[in-house]
Amino acid sequence: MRFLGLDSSTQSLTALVIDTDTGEVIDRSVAFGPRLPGYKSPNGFLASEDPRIKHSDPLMWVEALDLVLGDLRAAGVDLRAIRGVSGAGQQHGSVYLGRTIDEAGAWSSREPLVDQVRPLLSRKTAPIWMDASTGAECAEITRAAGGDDKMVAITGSVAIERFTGPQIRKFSKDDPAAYEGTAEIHLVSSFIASLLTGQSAPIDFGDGAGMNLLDLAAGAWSPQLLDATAPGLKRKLKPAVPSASYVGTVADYFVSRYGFSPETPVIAFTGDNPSSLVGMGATEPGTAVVSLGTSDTMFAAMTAPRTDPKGYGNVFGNPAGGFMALCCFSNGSLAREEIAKKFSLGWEDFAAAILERTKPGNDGNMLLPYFVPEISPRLPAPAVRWFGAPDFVAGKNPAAAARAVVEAQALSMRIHSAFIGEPPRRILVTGGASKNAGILRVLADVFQAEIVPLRVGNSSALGGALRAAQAVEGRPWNVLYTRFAAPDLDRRVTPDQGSKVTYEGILPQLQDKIKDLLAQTPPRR
Ligand code: XUL
Repeated sequence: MRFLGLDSSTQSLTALVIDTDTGEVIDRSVAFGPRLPGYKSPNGFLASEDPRIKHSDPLMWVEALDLVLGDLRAAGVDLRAIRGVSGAGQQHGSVYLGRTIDEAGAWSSREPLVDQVRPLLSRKTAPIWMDASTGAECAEITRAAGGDDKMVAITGSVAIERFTGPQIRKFSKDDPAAYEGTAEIHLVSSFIASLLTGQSAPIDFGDGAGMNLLDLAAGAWSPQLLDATAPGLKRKLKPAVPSASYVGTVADYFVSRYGFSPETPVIAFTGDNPSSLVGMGATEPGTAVVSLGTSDTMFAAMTAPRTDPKGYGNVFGNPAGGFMALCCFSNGSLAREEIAKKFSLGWEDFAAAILERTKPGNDGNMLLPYFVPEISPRLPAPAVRWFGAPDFVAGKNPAAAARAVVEAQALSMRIHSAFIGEPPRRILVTGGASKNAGILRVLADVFQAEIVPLRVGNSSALGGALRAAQAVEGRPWNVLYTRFAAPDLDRRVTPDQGSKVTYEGILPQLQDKIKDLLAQTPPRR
């Protein structure tokens, strides 16, 4: 049987079809920047004078949905054969509607969807996960809840700028009338599911845990946090549901435009990271995953929620049951791309610089690569610092710069993910940058772990297709994983034991430099 997974991420929307009988996979992606230039969002978000503010136009995602389904059809995929759909969205981003999708009635197939969604928006833009402008709101919510410990105990995370609760609070303070006129608030995941079904789709536990609103133990919105966040918020959110919930069928709009069968079931959408946990076949505790995308994330399944005493790590729902720990770094691809651009390095040069022209430890050259505000460690403004040899500091050593950005990212990942538990012996990698052998080499050496890429590139979209397959067909996860989440053993990278002492030496140095940087950073509350 065939299943469709969608992934609405920061820079693109991907649709991926699997065939559980033949093992076939086909996917298409619409990159927002080049395909939808009218939205003036080359990297998926709108320009803003304040570097802490990062919003996107939700209508761009609506148009992209039409485009990507059109692309699948053009590629010869018969969407009539799809037996179930699920998917994922970038986490934390929120969409505000003046009328609920249920109230809006069925989509008309005569008008483009974007023209039907435009009048429903009560807020023109959607704050996304890169937004860091809600420091004051985090402090207010924390105070009302009774402190950081209380926040962590209820939601699995301290109040965090990018999380949806603080974002909702900021909107309710900045524009009380528009907030008051909001009938329904969606995450990106539940918004795309709602478009697809033409019904108000609920938020699932996986993505809902990234809002600072979900009581993890109860699996329901916390009344205390709803009150602490914004007036009347309970009415604007449907109850959260388990990730495997059926949320509707594909709307007639998509049936008539793209040839889906009527009654094609849609399973709740989730966050891109929980979805990747499935797409990587890592829903059982014991395997760590590193996703190298616009943001870099490191995550792993957990049976019981283990929280980060320093407040950087988060706990989300595991779509297969239980929980997952996650650490997020906003300077992922964006930082690597800045270095590649500055030194005119193609990705091949970038890999060669690491593999052939530099060595572990980078001869003492080190970089703090915070080109955009960072989540882990928490830095509200960009901060880029160069340390080491004069030519490196003067920006005249491209090879060392390539290694420096990747070493700093990997070491920082090791420092900030330590709370997850035992150091991983094996790390599965996914995301665009996981194709780069240089980056995999550094990860293997810094973590002293075997690095294993998977064959399928987009694990979040794959996770959507697998979740649909599991819910509809009931095949066990491990059968689906064997078929679709097979490791690419030819590209496996094993650690160089000799680099172990080098990195043990550098780790505290980087830690000190981060500490110094944080000491120069104003506290957020
Ligand atoms: C996770 C996070 C990011 C986004 C990226 O907490 O903020 O990984 O999900 O899409």
